Amino acid sequence: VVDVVALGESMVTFLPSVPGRLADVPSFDRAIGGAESNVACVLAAAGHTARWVSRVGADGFGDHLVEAIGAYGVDVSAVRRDPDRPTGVYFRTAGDRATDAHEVAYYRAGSAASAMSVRNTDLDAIRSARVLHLSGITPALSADCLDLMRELTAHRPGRPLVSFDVNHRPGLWREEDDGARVLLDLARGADIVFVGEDEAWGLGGPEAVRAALPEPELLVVKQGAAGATAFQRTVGADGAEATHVASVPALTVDVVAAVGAGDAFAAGFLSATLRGLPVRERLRHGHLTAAATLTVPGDLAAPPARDHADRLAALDDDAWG
Ligand code: KDG
Repeated sequence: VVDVVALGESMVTFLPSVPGRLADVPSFDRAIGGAESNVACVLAAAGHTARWVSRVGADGFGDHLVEAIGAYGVDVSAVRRDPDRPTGVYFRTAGDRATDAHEVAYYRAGSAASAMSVRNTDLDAIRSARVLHLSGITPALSADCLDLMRELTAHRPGRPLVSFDVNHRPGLWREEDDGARVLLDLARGADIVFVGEDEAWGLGGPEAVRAALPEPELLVVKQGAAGATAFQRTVGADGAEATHVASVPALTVDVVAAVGAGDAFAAGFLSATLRGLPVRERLRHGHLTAAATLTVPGDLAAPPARDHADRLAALDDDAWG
């Protein structure tokens, strides 16, 4: 049994050589991107067994993704090659340090990954995991991808713990698709949900998000630089339900690039979940892993060493306040 399976589209990412408008950047450096494979890479780097399930084109960019993600120690044996569709790519600008406003140009419509479906995905490679990590990017890619997400978030006996990062990308949804409602429905089927408080539902405030989404056993509302709040539903021996709330402030770091920090947070939280740590420490591991990514230009950074992160996560509340 593999610890984590992450399913989703990855793309070759082009990072600008200089800051500025996309229209003015003269050259780009190649990197890899993809919210779900980022989570798999960080978890593999943290010592877990991780598998990435996806489709890429039968092209050089597909080769690069499979090789680069495999080099993190992620199992890529369930990634399918599509001879008829290309690997998606995207370009982005460096963004403003203070606001993180940056431009993104996706070239992924009709990509190999957008053809993922219930029929062509190795569901056995997914169901044999302890944790299945998904995101709200996949249902925006195509009707087949949305059906696949509905299948994977449906409650079935013996399914893995389903983790869902809402990752609302407004640019990927058509208005008539009502992306926010689709994401809310999918989130209802998950066991662990990560969502930014300003993302998708515009509800403002963790309690309002929880009120709209009471189903998941664990809801983690990310509040940017302010921190994150987790709502955990428990059932006592007498059958009575209770909700435990834990809030942990984020670390104050000098942000180089925010892209990928949400994935790193999810990876840190899931790593601590796999190790059976209490929710407050899971949040702290999320913040510590996110801090490592916030302080590098790319989407991916090596997570802090486990014993080091355990010592920092165990510091008392004053140190984290
Ligand atoms: O999550 C950080 C990036 O890698 C990610 O945003 C790229 O998967 C991506 C997407 O679809 O936006």
